[in-house]
Order: sequence, then structure tokens, then C-alpha cells
Amino acid sequence: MADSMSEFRRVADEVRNWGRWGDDDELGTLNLITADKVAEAASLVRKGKVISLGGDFSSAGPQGAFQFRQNPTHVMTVDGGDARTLAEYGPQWLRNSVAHQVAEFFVDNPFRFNDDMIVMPLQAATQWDALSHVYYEDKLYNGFPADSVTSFGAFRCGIEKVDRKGIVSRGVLLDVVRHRGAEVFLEPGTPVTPQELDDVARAQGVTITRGDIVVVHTGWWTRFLSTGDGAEPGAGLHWTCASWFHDHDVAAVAADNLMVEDPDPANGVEGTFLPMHMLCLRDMGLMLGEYWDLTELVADCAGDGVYEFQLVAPPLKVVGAVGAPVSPVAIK
Ligand code: UVW
Repeated sequence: MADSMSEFRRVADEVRNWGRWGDDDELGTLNLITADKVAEAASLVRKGKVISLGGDFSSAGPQGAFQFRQNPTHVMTVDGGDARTLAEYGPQWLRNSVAHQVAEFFVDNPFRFNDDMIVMPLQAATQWDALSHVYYEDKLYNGFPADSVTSFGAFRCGIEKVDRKGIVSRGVLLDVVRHRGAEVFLEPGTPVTPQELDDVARAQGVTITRGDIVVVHTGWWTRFLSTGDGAEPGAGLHWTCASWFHDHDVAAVAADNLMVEDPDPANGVEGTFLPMHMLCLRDMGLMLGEYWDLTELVADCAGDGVYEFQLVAPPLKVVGAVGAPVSPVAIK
């Protein structure tokens, strides 16, 4: 059953970090990643294994089902393979074009190159939500006014602001799929509770410490890879997990699904949408990573029983963006 707005407001007051790192702070809980924490994360590299947590950015990505985001459109802008054809057969109207000049250049010497461009929503696949992504009641994280995000981009809490933090820290995988004994992914309508996060950590023999980046396996991405269905529902984290992140002083949270949190309004807060986003991004200043591909990482952790690693996940520094692609790696 959905919780009440008054319960949501009580939790929001408890977890709010506004002013904790100064009135001008735009890093939020990334401040919990200290130099010692970065060194601790590096010490977790023991076997020299690099595991990619980034999904593909392609026309076969997870977007499209909900209309407001599309999969990437990838276009070649210079193609060395076309050079001879263009130079020899290009129509008259192309003669003064850059394409034709490039083609002629190709024909007369052995050098070739290819260039390309991409058009896509910044949230198309594996990504970080910036703190400016979600807000309510006209305030962003740290009380910044919502109208500091304009058609020119976010003047407060844009994704480029987090570059000072890398983002690098100790990553901890919580494999809820394995803990439940689920075949591939968590069935819709079965949100992960704060108690379950503790149970999974205990069963894996791992402790969450200040400044960690918690990575939650729901199995959604693995399921998507086999069905190609971006609209497939699946379970995520119950909104009250925001309190768990706050109590454990977690620096950031990522998952392998669309929204990290459970999408079912029946498990949310009456009269609103994505309450965990509201608490994490706006009240706590805690970034959310979405659509991470955990397929290889869960297999490796199950194999060696080690659920901690160095996590390196810097977003693209797109100035003023409210989210950005990332190609994270776990190093063990
Ligand atoms: C929304 O869908 C609003 O957010 P996200 O991309 O963070 O899931």
C-alpha cells in the first residue's frame, strides 16, 4: 500500500543534507568520498581484473517504449570508404561541398579517416542522474531555486560540477537476485526493502561504510539483453531505502534498471511519483546511476565471494546537463 505524503515529509526532514557541506555545495553526498576513501578503494584491486558495467549506446537500446526518450541515432559524418565514389560520381551540386573536398583529398593520397556524431537523450542508457535532474516545490538540492535550471541548462548542480570527485570510490555490490534465488530478475511488485539490503549485505559478508557507492543487482538489464523489451516492468528499491542510504552515509547508488527505485505507485507515496528520486537527488544530494550492466560483475562476485571493488565511474562533463552517460568499471 502507498504511504502518505505526511510520512514522506517526515522522512524528507530526517534525510535532508542542505547546508551540511556549506550553502554553496553542489556535490552532495559525494563529499563523503575522502582522499582516504579513494586510497582504500585502490587497495581493493587484488587480481587486476577490470569489469565493464556500461551497457551499449545503440539503436537497440532500452528507450522508445515511453515515448519521451529515444535510443541514440548514430550518423557517420566522414566516411573514408565513400571517398572514391563521391569524387568520381558526385553530382554537380556536391562539387563545392565539404564532403566533395574531403573525397578529393582522399583520392589523391593514401590517408583515410572516419568521423561520426550521435544524437541522443543523455539518459538513453548507462548514466548518472545529476542533482538537478529531479526537484519538488521549486527547490533543488541545497535549496537552490528550481529556475536555476533554464533552457541554457543547469546553472546549479549540473553534471559537470562533480568532476572534482572522479567519481571513484569503494563499490559494494548487493546482489538481491542471488539472495532471493530468483532466476533472472526481481518480479514486479516485490520492492527491495531497507531490511533486505541489510540481509543481503550480511549474507554476502560485506559491510557498508561511509563514502561507499552501493550497486544493487535487480537483474532487469540482464532480462532486457535477452528480450530487448525496454518496457518490461521489474522491481526496484522501496522508496524508504533513502533512509538506509542516509543512515549508512552512502556516497551514491546505482542499479541495473530504469529508475533504481520501484516503479509501482502502489509501493510509493500517495499523490506523487518517484519519491526516492525526490529524497535522494533533492533532499540528500545523492546521485543515482541507472541502466548499469551488472551481468559480468555478479558472476565474478558469486565466483570469488568478494563483493567490494574499486569503482571508477566519471560522467561525461556535459556543461549544464542534468544527467550524463557513463561507462563505469569495477576493478578487483
Ligand atoms: C525519470 O524518469 C524522471 O528519471 P530517471 O531517468 O532518473 O529514471
